[in-house]
Amino acid sequence: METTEKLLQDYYLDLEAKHGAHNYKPLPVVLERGLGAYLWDVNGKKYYDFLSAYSAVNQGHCHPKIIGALQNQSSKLTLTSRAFHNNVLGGFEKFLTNLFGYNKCLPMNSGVEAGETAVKLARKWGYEIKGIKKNAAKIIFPEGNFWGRTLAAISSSTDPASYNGFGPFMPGYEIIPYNNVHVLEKKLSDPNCAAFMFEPIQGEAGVIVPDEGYLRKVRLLCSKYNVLMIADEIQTGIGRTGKMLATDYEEARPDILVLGKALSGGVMPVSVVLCDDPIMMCLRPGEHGSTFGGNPLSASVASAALKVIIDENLTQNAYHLGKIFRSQLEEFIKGTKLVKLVRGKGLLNAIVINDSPEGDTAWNICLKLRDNGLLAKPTHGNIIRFAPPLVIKEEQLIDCIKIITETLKIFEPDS
Ligand code: IF1
Repeated sequence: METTEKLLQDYYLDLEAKHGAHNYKPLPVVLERGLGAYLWDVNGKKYYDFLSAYSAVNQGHCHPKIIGALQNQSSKLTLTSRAFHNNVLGGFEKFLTNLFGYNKCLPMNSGVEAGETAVKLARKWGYEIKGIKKNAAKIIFPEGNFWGRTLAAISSSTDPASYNGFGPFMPGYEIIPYNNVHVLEKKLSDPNCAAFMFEPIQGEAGVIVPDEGYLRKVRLLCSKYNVLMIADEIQTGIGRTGKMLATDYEEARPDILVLGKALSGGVMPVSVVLCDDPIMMCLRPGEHGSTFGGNPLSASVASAALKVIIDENLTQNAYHLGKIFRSQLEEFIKGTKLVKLVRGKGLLNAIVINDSPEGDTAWNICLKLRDNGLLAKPTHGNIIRFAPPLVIKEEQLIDCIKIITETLKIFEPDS
């Protein structure tokens, strides 16, 4: 990097270091523009985006149809609060409930707000419908879960980085191993159990894909014990794994479905909870809400964002290109000691580097990938997530596989 380029980049890094909280350790790159699968930094260098803002930009950066919906609605009406009706929300709710096959939806903003809404709904249903004694409802979560940063969310975390120093924690939670239906069944048989909330593929934990049949078994066990199955598809949903929902891979329709991130194509925070009337009607006026939840701007943007996924067959593209990505990476890693495995579904994939989670090999690989024009970031030390926008073309993916494999070769032990 030229001196002047570094000076410009450092100018922005210094501003954030001086004036912003240090709650992240971003890769040292300063982005200024995005379009489709590409990002450009302040020096005009072009990158493939292989993180997609943690799967919020499935439709590609600044998709013209989503930006068009944003511009059109923002010049008319952005927010009424739910104290009044508006002419956009009902149509969005109809589109959403028909698309995902539920009676009702409840719009929120961030993903964690939708997660909290799902937990509140499950507890309310537990007391009013299942007949659990007041304040005795239990929600089961798997180890390695991640559903946000609020106190309710970190109370279920098994990652000290998420919960250390923030106690006391939310009561009524129980943690069990992920991908283990025997332990799950034991917990579900507790008459105070209201719900099991889990990710069909654990994103933050490192793209942990459960055994074939796990989703189906969770569905059957939740039905057997009258416990709500809550699927957090905030990262796996909206086409990311090669199906509209990761739970679509097996007969595992959630009782409560939680969506976020790509629901708006990364244009603004939009999340939603979907379920049927026996659950949703447990919430009555004044018992839940949000200033911006269901605003006409986010409803317009989210409608456009979902239509892009459908009209451009992005789910099918993710399915097809994901197979190519994993098979070519699997071929490559046969000849390396550096990479232990590649795993994922659709365009939600990760490689596990042969290094301790405390090691910095994955970080250094991501720095070199950046220099070579591809942006990715490690999770949990030695795992690198690869999740490009679903609009990526096959020839672009092949180009990226070349960048990734050529970069990995540099770090091959004894290379
Ligand atoms: C950060 C992680 C990913 C999520 C799932 C709910 C939420 C998330 C499955 C909450 C959010 C984000 C949060 C962001 C980085 C990113 C992340 F590394 F933190 F864990 F994607 F894996 N359910 N994930 O992945 O949604 O409230 O953020 O809108 O906090 O650093 P949110």
